[in-house]
Amino acid sequence: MTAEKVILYGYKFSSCSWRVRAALHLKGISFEERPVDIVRNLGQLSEEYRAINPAQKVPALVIDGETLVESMAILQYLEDTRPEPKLTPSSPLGKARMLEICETIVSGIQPLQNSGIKRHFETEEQYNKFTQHWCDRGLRTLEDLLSKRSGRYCVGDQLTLADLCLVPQLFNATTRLQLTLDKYPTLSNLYEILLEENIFKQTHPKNIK
Ligand SMILES: N[C@@H](CCC(=O)N[C@@H](CS)C(=O)NCC(=O)O)C(=O)O
Repeated sequence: MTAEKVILYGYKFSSCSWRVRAALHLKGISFEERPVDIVRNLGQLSEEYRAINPAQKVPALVIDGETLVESMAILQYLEDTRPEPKLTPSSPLGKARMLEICETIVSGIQPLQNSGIKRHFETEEQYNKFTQHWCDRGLRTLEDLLSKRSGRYCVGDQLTLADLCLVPQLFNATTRLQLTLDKYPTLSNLYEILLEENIFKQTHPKNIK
């Protein structure tokens, strides 16, 4: 019996897709990435893609005969079904610390700088001002949280889902949103270290077709 192919519907510059792409690589799951161009041709808004992800956003993952949407639900599914390597701390406190970072990014930053909201602003300038403000405020929160308790990674010395959320968000902040991390020494340092990890080199947008 041939195993069903795992398919990631994603976009190389999408931070939410990068989270999932990194988890798939870390867990050694081979997959095919099907690009959905969410910026130029707005492929996510087609009816065909809506049948895959009703939210008309990336990512979506086809795995084990199911189609999963929402990056955090996908990451949790991968953690539960392919637990090695474990990307969640074992202790309740460690897990809560990880979720603080994930939530700050996933709920507090990403939706407020999503490319999908751009068409609801009258000018590009208004959109840029709005996204930069909320992203920078989120970065300040992350700096305050992480300066107190990060180690080599966001939660001590274990690579966790928090790092999978952090790197793509910092990439977006410093490229598309043109923010600088100068005010945020902890974030700057973590980002530099994490970008040197193989997992983030392999899955970096510049290395994705
Ligand atoms: N909460 C969702 C957010 C998904 C999301 O906003 N994806 C962005 C790319 S990172 C997207 O598809 N944007 C295009 C749009 O909103 O039209 C998740 O974590 O999967």
